[in-house]
Amino acid sequence: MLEFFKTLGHAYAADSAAMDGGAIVERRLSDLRGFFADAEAFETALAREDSLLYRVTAIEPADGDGDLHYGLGILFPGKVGDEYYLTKGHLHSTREAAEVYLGLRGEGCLLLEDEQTGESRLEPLGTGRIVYVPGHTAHRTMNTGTEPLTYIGVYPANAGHDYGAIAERNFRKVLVEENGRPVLKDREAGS
Ligand code: PAN
Ligand code: ZN
Repeated sequence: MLEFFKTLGHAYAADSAAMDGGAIVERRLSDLRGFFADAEAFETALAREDSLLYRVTAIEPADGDGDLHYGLGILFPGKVGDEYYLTKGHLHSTREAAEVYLGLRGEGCLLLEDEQTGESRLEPLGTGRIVYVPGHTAHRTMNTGTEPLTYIGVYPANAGHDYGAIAERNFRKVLVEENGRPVLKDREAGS
């Protein structure tokens, strides 16, 4: 049961994704070893600097049936080799749990992959975009612009985050820059 004296409203800044409350998770380049296709480019970038790739501030007001959680994300611009900075990506532990992403600022995409069919979809995410992520769908955010990409993701309180499958076999597709534009390609074997 949600206690009424709890804070129900939060102020946030759309450009910096700063929010007055919530649990903060930060992911640096070193947290994403094995997630980028070009392992050599990854090690070169890491040797230069263990850059902050993204930060998520999560608000979890209550955990009952029908409750919602949400996270405010900021994904910084950059690339490892030709591949745009990305989030780890996950399935929800409760596979049928869907999610709504609201793009606040910046330019980027959500890569969606149906767990059952393996089919991929790339949906633009950024200023003025909303994306519905159905259940049973792995999802990963990528920043294709030059400014931070900020967004909010709203999901059922019982969704849970399952990183295992993606950490093991990764997404089937990679989003790389070619001639200054994002191009979705098949992941090559071994990358
Ligand atoms: C988002 C993600 C956020 C960070 O709030 O958690 O984009 O990505 P990873 O969790 O894959 O590192 C969400 O989808 N929550 O369910
Ligand atoms: Zn999610």
